[in-house]
Amino acid sequence: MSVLNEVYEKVKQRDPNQPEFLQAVQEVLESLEPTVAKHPEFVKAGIYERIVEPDRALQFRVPWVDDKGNVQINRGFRVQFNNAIGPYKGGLRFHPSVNLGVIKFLGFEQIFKNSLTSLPMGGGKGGSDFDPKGKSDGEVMRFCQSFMRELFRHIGQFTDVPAGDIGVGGREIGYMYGYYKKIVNEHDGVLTGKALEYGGSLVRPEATGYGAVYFAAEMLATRNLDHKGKIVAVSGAGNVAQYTVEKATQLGGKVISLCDSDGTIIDEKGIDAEKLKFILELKNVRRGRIKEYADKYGAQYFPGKSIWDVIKEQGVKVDIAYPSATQNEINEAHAQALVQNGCVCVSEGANMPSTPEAVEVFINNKILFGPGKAANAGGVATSGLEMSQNSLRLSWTREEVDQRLHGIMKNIHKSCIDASEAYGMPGNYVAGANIAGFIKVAKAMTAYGIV
Ligand code: NDP
Ligand code: 2IT
Repeated sequence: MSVLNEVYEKVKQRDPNQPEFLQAVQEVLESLEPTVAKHPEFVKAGIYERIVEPDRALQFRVPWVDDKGNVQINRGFRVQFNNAIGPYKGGLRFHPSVNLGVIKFLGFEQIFKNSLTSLPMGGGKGGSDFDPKGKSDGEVMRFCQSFMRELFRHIGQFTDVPAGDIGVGGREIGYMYGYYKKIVNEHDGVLTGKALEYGGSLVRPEATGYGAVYFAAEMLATRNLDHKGKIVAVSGAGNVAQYTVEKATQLGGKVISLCDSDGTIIDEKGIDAEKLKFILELKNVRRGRIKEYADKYGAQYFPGKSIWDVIKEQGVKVDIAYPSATQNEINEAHAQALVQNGCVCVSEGANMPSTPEAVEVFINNKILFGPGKAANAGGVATSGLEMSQNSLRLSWTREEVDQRLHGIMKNIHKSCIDASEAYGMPGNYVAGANIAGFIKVAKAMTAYGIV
């Protein structure tokens, strides 16, 4: 049995009830097989065994009082996975599906993603099973304050720097940072995704979506293709989806879909800048449902269906796909439908949105497939740029941040290509991203000895 199989079997034995974490570990370890022969020093130092075990996993009670005066209890998590190359860095997710296994999968992915950005950031992730949907601003604020009342003692600008993820946007970051600042009495920028007035960076809200499109543009260019005139499918309707629509449209694509957990809209005329403005107001201010878009613009609405279901069932033609909602949204049958309907490129805005079977379909069919840890790294990269600006006590212009983001996405693309070639799997972005992200962290861990 190969060393890596043994490592995987041990993780499976230890954490049989963490399917998402096991899925993420299996995918990475499979890609790392060619590194074993080239780097016997990693085997000797137990790097593979060590990298799948978080440095620290915290779980805590989050009590808060709802608008009716009832006491509510949620669970909070922060998994500090690996700080070999920089302070722990990664988002906070508030969603009812959150549990330790989900946070571990996200924290594990974050190690390699952050390494790919070339910025000095380790991997971590946190969150809660709190559901912000349907809660008043007051309830969200009281929850965020209670969450931070415990989290504050575990984070710091040189220790661990959280940010947003599903269910955590500008409003939640404001409540958490405001409370952190009050109890610690330091304005040290410990969260990223802050508003501009108190230390945020221009382009951070746009960064994940823009980055996913920049990454796709690099992949397309390897086949002399671009976004012009292409039909683009985007899933989700949140932060990542919104700015993917904006950038893909700016580059000449026609975006025809969005979805939320209630259903999917298909707008064959395309979601232009004016319609996107409506979505931003609908989702970020009024916090309404995507169905309203269909009512307003006469688009088709498919209740209870994901965009991938609709593409499969209705035979919708798609050239480029940006899954930007959540993990495992694209299964094998969805992937086959995408291939049959003409899709040439998939750039993952979400974390692990494609199941392993779906990824296999994409790779076997030579689809340009950008895995999340490469394609969506623009968000955390721009968080890194927010940290740089906070340290400098300076703010860069929109053009400067966007230019740096664009450069970082181009570099990540090149790192993936170079690693996939060096390790004998040319054009395989999954292997390239995993190997390139891993090598830097593994070298740092080796340098430290056994710690
Ligand atoms: P948001 O909360 O802003 O939006 C999430 C969107 O996806 C919503 O439209 C939501 O619908 C939908 N969605 C979420 N969970 C589910 C589910 N279980 N079933 C169906 N629909 C769902 O989150 P983000 O846009 O920030 O995050 C989207 C993805 O991108 C996540 O995988 C995240 O980890 C990843 N990501 C985010 C980054 C960031 O900077 N924000 C950076 C890198 C990756 P509804 O409102 O109905 O729940
Ligand atoms: O998954 C991710 O990379 C994020 N949610 C962003 C993390 C960050 O620290 O900006």
